[in-house]
Amino acid sequence: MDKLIITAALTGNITLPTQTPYLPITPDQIAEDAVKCVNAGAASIHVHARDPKTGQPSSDPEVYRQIATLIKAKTNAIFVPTTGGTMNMTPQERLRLVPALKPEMATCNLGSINFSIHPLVDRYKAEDWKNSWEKDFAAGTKDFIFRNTFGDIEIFYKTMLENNTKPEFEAYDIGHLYNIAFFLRKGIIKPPVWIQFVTGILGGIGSDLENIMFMKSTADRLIGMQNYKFSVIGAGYPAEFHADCLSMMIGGNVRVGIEDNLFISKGVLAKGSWELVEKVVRLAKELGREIATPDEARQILGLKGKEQVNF
Ligand code: KMH
Ligand code: ZN
Repeated sequence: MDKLIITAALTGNITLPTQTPYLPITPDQIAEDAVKCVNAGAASIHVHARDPKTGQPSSDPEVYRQIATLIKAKTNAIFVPTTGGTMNMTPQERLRLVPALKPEMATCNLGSINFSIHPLVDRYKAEDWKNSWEKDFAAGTKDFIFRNTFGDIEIFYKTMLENNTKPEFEAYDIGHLYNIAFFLRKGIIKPPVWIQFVTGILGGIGSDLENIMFMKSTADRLIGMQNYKFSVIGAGYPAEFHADCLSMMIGGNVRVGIEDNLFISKGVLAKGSWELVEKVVRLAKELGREIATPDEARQILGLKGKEQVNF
């Protein structure tokens, strides 16, 4: 098995400040958490920008640039911005950071799905919400369709190719593996590909271990083991750690972080994504997987290197 690539997903687009006081929002906070995650064993840092003043998701390439520059100055990590964005962002707005920053890698979502956090609306009392926008944002996701049409995927992929940015393909359901298999068959997307199995989102496939095995066996069959590598998310607690253990046992990689899971143990909030990285490193040691450094991860993934980016 290859060495284990650990991705830390620090902020995300659906974790709300009301849910945890440990959500990094400003570029400085995000970079500070990135440093701790890399010191703990993360090779790659997945980033969503927020408006530093309001805490709302932002697609402003200049905010991404600030974050990317800080992370590059302080760590050797692979900077992996989202192109998933959030509600109210057009696909063009989501994608514009790629030509602006030319990162080594960026996410490329493989299909349209419902993507919802609306059940949070009933979890908090009116006085509990930290910011006025949060409740409406959560409620609005009830009717949100996370748009990634075949046309969108093709444009996102081609834009990444033009900028020598390797896509991290996000598969939220089995059908998404058929979507990427279609593009590979047509020769539009070229192997080898790097796929994130995003289980546990309300609107996508659940994190049941059978599902993760099903995603792997489907990808093996449709794409071919030699043509792809994968990582697993397992959103939520304890799903994240169960999914990670399975992934580590079957040769996959892992992603942890407050974007996907708030808890270090039952009912105990993680004080930052680095605590989640530390835990997955402990599990990896028990399971006999060695951890990849950022440069080893670059080699495994075939990235252009951090000197070739535009930040
Ligand atoms: N937000 C995650 C559920 C992306 O950012 O483009 C999936 C993700 C994809 O991280
Ligand atoms: Zn993300």
